[in-house]
Amino acid sequence: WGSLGHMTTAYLASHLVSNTTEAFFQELLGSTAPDYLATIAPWADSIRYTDWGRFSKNFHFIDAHDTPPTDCSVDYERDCKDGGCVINALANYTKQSLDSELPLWQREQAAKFVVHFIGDMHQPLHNENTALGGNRIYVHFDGHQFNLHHVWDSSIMEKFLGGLHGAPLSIAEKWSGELAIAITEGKFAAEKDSWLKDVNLDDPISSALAWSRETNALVCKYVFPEGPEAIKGKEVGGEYAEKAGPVIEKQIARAGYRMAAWLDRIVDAYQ
Ligand code: DCM
Ligand code: DCM
Ligand code: DCM
Ligand code: ZN
Ligand code: ZN
Repeated sequence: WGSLGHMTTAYLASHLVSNTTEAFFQELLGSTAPDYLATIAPWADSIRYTDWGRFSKNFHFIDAHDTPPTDCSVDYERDCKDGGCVINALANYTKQSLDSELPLWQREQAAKFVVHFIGDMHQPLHNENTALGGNRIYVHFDGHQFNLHHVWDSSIMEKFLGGLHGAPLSIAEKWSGELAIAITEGKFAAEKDSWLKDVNLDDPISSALAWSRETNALVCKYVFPEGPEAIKGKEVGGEYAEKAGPVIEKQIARAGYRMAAWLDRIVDAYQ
């Protein structure tokens, strides 16, 4: 996701975590502000193109070598690169974040990666190898040319929200508030429990793999419903974006809800 997506998932999680979890991460991240999670959520993207941060560039995604739209699948052995992928990166940094033997700076950095990667893992094209997660497919969005990855990271979301009016952080705050209500008493209330069925801190790989498979299935249904060739050069700001908007909304909601549960469990396990 772009910054807006990451900040919204993190803001949503901050509405939903326990008081103990809030205090724990406010202390670790050195901020008692309401946006203590949202402000650090995009950080991992800001370092991936730097010399020291280069090691983390493959941690944002997993390249599922499937064949959409007829087959969507994620296989950990097949798809997680030697240099790592979002599945084992999340597992790794989760372990670090709750290891009290590690120095504070390392646990803080691990927490920032955890918040970011739970978000990215819910973007369909972060769970797909085709055209480098859509980066090499060019489309038009309301007349402007973008690659399809960017369209799913940012463009559809921005249009779904009626355009960007204001600073991203305040848009994220407002949207996350609406999603929190949708989850607690609105359109997502009935299904929210099912979102946590794969949350198991004792087996982070399996948890992350389940989320990845769920998200990857959306590639066949909504990203490439007629295959990757068919979408090249097309205008996707219309009907395509109207179908994708609610899908992205739900993915942001799932990511924030799962992030809250994951952070609660990290605090429980911390010793
Ligand atoms: N990005 C960044 N620094 C760069 C290039 C890109 O921070 N030099 C960010 C802006 C995009 C994001 O990376 O919103 C895309 O990353 P991802 O698709 O992993 O969310
Ligand atoms: N795993 C899985 N499906 C696969 C391969 C692995 O669910 N096709 C999971 C099961 C273990 C973990 O990955 O929890 C083992 O991962 P590693 O290969 O990193 O030891
Ligand atoms: N990306 C992806 N899958 C790939 C390669 C890249 O999901 N196989 C994502 C990571 C970045 C965005 O696409 O958010 C742009 O990547 P890069 O700047 O590495 O081209
Ligand atoms: Zn992306
Ligand atoms: Zn990212």
